[in-house]
Amino acid sequence: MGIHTFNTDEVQSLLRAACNLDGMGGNPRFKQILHRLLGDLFKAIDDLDMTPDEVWAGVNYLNQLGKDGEAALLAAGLGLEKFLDIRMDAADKADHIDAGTPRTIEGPLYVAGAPVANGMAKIDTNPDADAEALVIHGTVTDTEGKPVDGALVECWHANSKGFYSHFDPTGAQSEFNLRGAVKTGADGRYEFRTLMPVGYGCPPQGSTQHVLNALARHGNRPAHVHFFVSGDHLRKLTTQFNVAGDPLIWDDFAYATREALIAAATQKTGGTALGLKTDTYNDIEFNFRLTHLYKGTDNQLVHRERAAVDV
Ligand code: MBD
Ligand code: FE
Repeated sequence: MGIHTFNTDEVQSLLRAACNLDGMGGNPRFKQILHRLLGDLFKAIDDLDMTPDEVWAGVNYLNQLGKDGEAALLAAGLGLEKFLDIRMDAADKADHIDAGTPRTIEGPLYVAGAPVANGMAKIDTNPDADAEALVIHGTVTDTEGKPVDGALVECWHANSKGFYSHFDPTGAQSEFNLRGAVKTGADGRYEFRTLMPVGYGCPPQGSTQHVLNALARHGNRPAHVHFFVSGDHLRKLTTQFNVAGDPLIWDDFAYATREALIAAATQKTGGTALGLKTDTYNDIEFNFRLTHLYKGTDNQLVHRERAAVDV
């Protein structure tokens, strides 16, 4: 039988004091949230009879997680980021917003500031001998199917090693390699000429993989391409497609795969004329349907820390 102290006056007063619940000032919302989270932690320590050694292992882990800069990666791997999507999906359903392209997690590897092109962008600036040519294209429409003029399609993905520029531990990629943005014209069309990505894997020695190892989980994602898609008077969409046929398509460590977000590549010829590295290339069509503002505002906009580079 464990020791139970959570419901004592002493522990309840300690929690209130630690969060200054009975004092003036501070941020009331922050006080409310921290009081709940700290209380849930204290209660879990009691209920599971966690030893001091176990608690200190957790505290030390937080230091290491910060040193590695992997807090957002861990959030993806533990399903926290997916859970936020599940909640936004449920809110949309309650508000009868259901005709748009499904959202899926942003992940921690976006970099703001990529150059913007009209209609089409070639975003592979570094050669990658192991990557096949890929053209990604489609239309941006609203939920009524009307093409969106002036939509911004931002795109980012990994190279043939599963590494993203700006975060590449090998230092092999220049700034904004495999990252770009396209503005649509009146036809709503966008196109990216690029290279086939390979799925990402967590840094093997990092603190996220450390936790996954203790859970006997892998830290890999199927091949995928990320998008932010925005347009006037429409909600900004955060999504990705996963490439059909990848063995991890339904075994993503970050839980981002959705049925409507699986894209199949077809083989085409004529790449030379498009400036691709081979005449035969992979073609993926992926169309975006953006939803209208909700009561005049974009209620799915997410603010979080993001890398940014000035060009
Ligand atoms: C990625 O490329 C990614 O998309 C997510 C969600 C987490 C880690 C790496
Ligand atoms: Fe990714």
